[in-house]
Amino acid sequence: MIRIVQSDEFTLKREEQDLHAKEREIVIDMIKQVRQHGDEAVRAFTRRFDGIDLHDFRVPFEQYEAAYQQVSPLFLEALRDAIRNIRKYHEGQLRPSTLTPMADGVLLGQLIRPLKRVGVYVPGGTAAYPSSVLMNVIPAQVAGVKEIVLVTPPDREGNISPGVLVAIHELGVKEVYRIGGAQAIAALAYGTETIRAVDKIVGPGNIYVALAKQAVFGKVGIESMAGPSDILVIADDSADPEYVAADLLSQAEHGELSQAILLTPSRTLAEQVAAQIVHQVAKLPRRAIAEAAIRNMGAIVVTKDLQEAVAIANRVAPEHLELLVRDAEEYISQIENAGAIFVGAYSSEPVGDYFCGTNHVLPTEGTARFSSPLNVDDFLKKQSLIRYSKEALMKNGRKIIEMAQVEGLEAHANAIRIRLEKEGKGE
Ligand code: HSO
Ligand code: ZN
Repeated sequence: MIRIVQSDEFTLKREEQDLHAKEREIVIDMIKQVRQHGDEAVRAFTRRFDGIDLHDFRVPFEQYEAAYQQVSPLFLEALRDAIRNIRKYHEGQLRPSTLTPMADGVLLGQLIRPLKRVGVYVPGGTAAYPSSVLMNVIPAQVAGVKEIVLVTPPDREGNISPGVLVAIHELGVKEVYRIGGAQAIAALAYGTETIRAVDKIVGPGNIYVALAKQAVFGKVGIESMAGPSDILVIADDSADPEYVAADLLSQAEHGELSQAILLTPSRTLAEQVAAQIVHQVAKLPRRAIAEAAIRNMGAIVVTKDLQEAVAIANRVAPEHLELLVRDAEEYISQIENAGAIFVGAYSSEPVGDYFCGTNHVLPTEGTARFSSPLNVDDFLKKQSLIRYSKEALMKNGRKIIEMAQVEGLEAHANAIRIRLEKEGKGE
């Protein structure tokens, strides 16, 4: 089912660059409707796409109570532990503002402030993941964002998935609206009668949500766009083929476009993993999805050695990279491009998806070359602070005037000149 190729035959399959022109047009029109008609338009789209007429977008209190009845005690314990781990890890990302004293009594600063109001989108349906609630909300909370607004589409009865509701409640997010799709993104970006506009929108969604986020970018901030999840495993003959196959399948089950790649210098391991995949996939509830992903996007690449595997991995720039090799630590510094690096046999990828504390919102589709996991900085902004002194201005004023004049900006020059003159330093 999975192709096994030699390294020199391996070419990476990326999703065809479909421009989604039709969907984009639909989304832009929907945003226009919401800007013009506010709640009424959101209500109409919710009726059309989610099949429910909602008078109140807010989640009724009884739904939270019912949700707690429906989840298991172990889930609740796991969620609380995960929250603690994720919070602790992200707290480590906080940095203080800086004040740098320069010559002549000048003080320059970089002030760090949280965004005021952030919208978090949580998908509905089969992608309603409580873990995504944690991964998007906690860094915002740690950054100090005061107002977090969460939107998520309801089912036909107006209900939200219990796991998601429990996660929301455990985090203390109070402003929650049962709306989804492009209409929710438009409402967050432009505001309606009942929903105040936010400063930034984060969170995964389907193609309509992704295009809507792209369309409102500029009015609000967005985090990088999430593509299909992917994993790349580098393994040698010390790796357990059952583990390797299981980890590849764990991402393959996300969607038919999810990419799962194994790079190994061991032909034997390659064949064992291929057999294990066939064996394990047969038992999965999401077998059809995982099989399609493995068949279309998956590959086992037999490399000349581990060095070649590392070189290919850096070219692929995977979202998740697992090192299942002897002395795995020694390879970490060579992995330049990967969203998250999982080291050794017990760092299976779902450990990061759910629990250990790192963020599971990671750069996909090779964007790990230039972007980072979602982190506290995504919810902070910086301000420059300038306190220039009289002494410094008298000393450097002429140079500033000269630069302004080279740019032909006489009013700029004047703003400085006027001060020099008052101190008798003009000429
Ligand atoms: N692997 C996904 C995140 C996720 N997995 C959520 C399970 N639930 C993207 O990193
Ligand atoms: Zn996952």
